Amino acid sequence: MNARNPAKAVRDVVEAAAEKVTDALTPQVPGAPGSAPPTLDEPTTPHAPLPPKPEQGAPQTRTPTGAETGAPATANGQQGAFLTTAQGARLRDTDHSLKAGPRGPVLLQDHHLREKITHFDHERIPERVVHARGAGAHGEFTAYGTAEAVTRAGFLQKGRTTEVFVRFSTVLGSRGSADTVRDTRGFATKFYTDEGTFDLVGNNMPVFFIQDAIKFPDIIHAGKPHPDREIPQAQSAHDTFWDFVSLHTEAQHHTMWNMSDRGIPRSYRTMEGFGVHTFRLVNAAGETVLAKFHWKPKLGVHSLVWEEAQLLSGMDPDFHRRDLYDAIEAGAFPEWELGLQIFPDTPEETFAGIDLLDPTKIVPEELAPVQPVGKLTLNRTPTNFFAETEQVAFHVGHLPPGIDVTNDPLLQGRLFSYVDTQLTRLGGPNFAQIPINRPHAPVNDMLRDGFHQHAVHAGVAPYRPNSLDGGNPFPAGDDDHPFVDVPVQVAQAPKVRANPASFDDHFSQARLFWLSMSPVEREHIIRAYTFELGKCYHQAIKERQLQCLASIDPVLCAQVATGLGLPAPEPTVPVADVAPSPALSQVGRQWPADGRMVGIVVDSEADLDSVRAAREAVFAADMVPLLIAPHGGTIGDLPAQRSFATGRSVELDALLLATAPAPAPDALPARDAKAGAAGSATVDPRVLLMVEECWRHAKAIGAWGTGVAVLEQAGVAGTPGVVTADSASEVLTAVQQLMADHRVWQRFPTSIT
Ligand code: HDE
Repeated sequence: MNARNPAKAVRDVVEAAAEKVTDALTPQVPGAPGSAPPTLDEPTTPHAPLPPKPEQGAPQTRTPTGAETGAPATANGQQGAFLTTAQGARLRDTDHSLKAGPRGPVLLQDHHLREKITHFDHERIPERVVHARGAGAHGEFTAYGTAEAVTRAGFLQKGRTTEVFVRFSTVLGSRGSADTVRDTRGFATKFYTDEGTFDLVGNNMPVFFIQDAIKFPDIIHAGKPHPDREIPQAQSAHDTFWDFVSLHTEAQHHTMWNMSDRGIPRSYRTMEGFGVHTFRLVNAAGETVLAKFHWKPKLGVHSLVWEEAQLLSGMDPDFHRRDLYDAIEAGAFPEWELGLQIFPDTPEETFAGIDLLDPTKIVPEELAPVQPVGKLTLNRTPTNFFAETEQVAFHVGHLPPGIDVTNDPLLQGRLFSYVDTQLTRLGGPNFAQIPINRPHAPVNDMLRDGFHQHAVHAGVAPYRPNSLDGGNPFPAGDDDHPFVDVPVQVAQAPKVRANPASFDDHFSQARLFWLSMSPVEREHIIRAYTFELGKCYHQAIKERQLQCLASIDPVLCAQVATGLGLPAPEPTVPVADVAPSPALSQVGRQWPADGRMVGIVVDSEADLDSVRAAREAVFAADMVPLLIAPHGGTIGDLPAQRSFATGRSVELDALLLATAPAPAPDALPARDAKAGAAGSATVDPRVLLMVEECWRHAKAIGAWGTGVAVLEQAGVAGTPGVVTADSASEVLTAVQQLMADHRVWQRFPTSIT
């Protein structure tokens, strides 16, 4: 090893390893693990740890009390070339326990054995009670300055850039559950502002199931698997969920969002985010407004179709996680604009007759436009999933000066819950000192001791007032950027367990959402209710939910009732007269297709020059080409990234056919029963399946050359969204235009109005 220059030693190893790898086989899509290609033989020359991959980020190396250290991010990781104990003593052997002779017994004195096993025994921590399954990424937020008039928050001042960490999640599933289940998604953002950390702990839906935090254990117990058999995992298609939401009807609006395409996002990158609650903003003059937070994705809001989501749960349960990390690694950085809906801070706390403290209600964007105030870019993946994504701890009470809470009873309960849950999950009260949670502002909190205390507090007087530590720490004066608890008037009222009367309207906004959907989106909603209720065992529960649907919309109710084979009931409350909000629909606009996956079917019979050109053109359009071939390795000089055995339509946004590949040897029904019988087809059955699925899932399909024959054999030639042309480039241009609409919905004319 180059002892005097460890960096050079690392580079030597990386370069030496690279030389041993044949270029053609090096994966050409993001996701390959390790920052250097592995060597065939086990490396034996000691050298320092390899650097992280270029796209990997890590928490800043702040001290537990927020001071900058200037140390590189790797200072928190493993050090040195040699294997050591946790105390740093170098070890010669970690493959054999210390024994009395080769045949044992093992000796109790073997500290290395006991340390290694003991630490391993305690590697797991409790998963989150909700939002257990998630994926996080680092990034930055840059403010436009457009919020300066309404809030004094420093990070929203024009041009300010603030580091962030975002964690996306599902709600119901366990940590190992699939990404693409039908569920709400968490969208939690930690802004490391220099005035203290701001956590915007939101969801991809703007409303919540319940109006009062005291009902949270109820809705979650109902949504989690049945407690007797622990079935089903990560979904709401079961009796206890529908039992609760049909009885506790304030859940109906959120349930409608879950049954819509919003419940099955295409990608985290194509989700909106919402702070849900109304917050109170205060500016430098002490003036206040009420506000709701929105995240608007640059790529638009897109969803999977249900069959695709179900197939993905098996084919690639990590679909969303992989998509997020691959996009960042490929340089297609996900972006959102942060926006505010702003309302006057009146004593009634209502806007256009909508109670702003009711978290089951939205304010349509047509009534209060979302005003952009800054841009979020996610540009680094975690270096260590556990240290960052698992240990990050959000809290709705982490607020900077200029942002305050309202009396929304859901928000008030959350203010208690988030610290409480971390005490168990992260093992004590000092979780703010874990690297990913360390503030980027000086901390002088007088909190002391406790499990896992990392700070070495000086002084003798962690109390106020004191004179022994010279009076430190001091309360901030008005000019020192203190947090301001806005002195809002509290109503003179009796102490009661009750809601305001305005909270009693449970159906009008569910109807508003339904009326705002396009026909194809309505059809999806009908199918989702029919699927989920169809999975319930008990008829009484289905009937009760149909009763709720009757009070939302008679067409919706009748269609779901038909699917369930039950009569459609009459509404119990008059169907509300509400105006739709077109902004809620996901279809009818065009969006950039950056980062989308374009599959190209190729074999050695294909015109490889045209394939090469198509591949380059896909890259040039900021999308990702995925070559799918009869076998792994290469086709000519092109890398086969998927074989017919490992590829499946569901990871693609569009499919191009450059050839009509004959059934490959492993397609024989006897050897690949799942592929279906090849029968008399002259095209590999898995390619036909790919075409068939892409068509059913409304994806653009294109073919040139001999590839056109596949369309004929699959019976889709000449149908909407299926294009052929003489050259690959003409096909790609047409496919790209189709992709801007997200999907080829005209394949499925619907009679739902
Ligand atoms: Fe949460 N929620 N929540 N929640 N929540 C948690 O905190 C809770 C609610 C949300 O990626 C827990 O650290 C209560 C609404 C996200 O780490 C817990 C109530 C919204 C995440 C908790 C709510 C959310 C959580 C579990 C009813 C959208 C994941 C682990 C009053 C605005 C954050 C943890 C992450 C996590 C409690 C309702 C969003 C148990 C009591 C409404 C995105 O503290």
